[in-house]
Amino acid sequence: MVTTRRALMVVGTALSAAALLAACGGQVGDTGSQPTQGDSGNRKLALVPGVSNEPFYISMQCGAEEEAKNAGYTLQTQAPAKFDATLQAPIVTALAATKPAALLIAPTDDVAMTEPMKQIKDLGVVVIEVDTALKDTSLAASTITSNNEQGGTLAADTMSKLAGTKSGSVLVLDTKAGTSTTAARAKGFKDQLAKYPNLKLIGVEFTDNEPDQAAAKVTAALSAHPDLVGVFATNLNTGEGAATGLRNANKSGQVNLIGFDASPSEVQGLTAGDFQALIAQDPATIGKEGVKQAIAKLSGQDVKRNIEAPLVAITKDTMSANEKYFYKTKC
Ligand code: T6T
Repeated sequence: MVTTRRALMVVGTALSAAALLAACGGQVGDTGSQPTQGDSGNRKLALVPGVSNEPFYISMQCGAEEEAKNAGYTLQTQAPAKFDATLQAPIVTALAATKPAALLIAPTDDVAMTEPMKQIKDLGVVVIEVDTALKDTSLAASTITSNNEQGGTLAADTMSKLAGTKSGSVLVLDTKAGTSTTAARAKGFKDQLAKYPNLKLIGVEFTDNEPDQAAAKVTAALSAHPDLVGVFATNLNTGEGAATGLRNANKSGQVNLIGFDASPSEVQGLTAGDFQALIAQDPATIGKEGVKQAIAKLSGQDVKRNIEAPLVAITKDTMSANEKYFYKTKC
């Protein structure tokens, strides 16, 4: 089994490195964003992540700050206490008064954040989407994100390899409706799982991005579907909650748990056997690339409309080779 898993992850990693890096749009690191003097001389950038104190966005902020500093810009970060558009929208509105040259933002809702983002753009602020995106593709000058659908596909292939010939039910945990990234992950997983007739999808459940809700959904699924063989958790909080649900039911390791992201707690869970695989993103690169594109736009240079950041599948066996993907809690 260990050998099978190792072989699987070699395939998974190769897939992620080759397919995901080479997919449509631009690739990270291939844009020259040497800072030339922008027209206005304004060197202030703002970053509004999806939620505060969360390792994915902290790592993104670290990458963005480093890039901004090297280019002679300042970066101010302000995040909502929860992944919630009603908390994020006022931050964007208030930012207008500080007159940043560009705003890097992870919109928490693909429709509800349209108006505040439009308003700040109309004031002349360059808008760059980092991680999540609006449905309306006309507002942002550039969007930098992982290939989330392909990450879901990779998770389904991984789930099939882990289950082998075993049949059973599989649950998907999503966060909130309107989150572009996790919706794409759930779709990619669902479409690909249909290719494995021994694995039956019992549903995609929303958790409001709350670990407690994720844990409760897992508990309910275990009781309604005693043949549960797998759970795919589409982000950090759902993964951490699902791990708790399985641990509380003494099902860790018996039900395969694949999480998205690589927070310290998820990485520890992989070591402990609570998770069987993680699909890690590269948030620092997303942040860096966001700053590069903002500066390119401000400097009148070419901007790439869509940029994909790398994704990698990690198992216990491949952890040490992939440490650079583990998320940070401080820069
Ligand atoms: O998975 C990331 C991010 O990509 C997603 O859009 C929202 O959740 C996270 O921030 C992890 O919590």
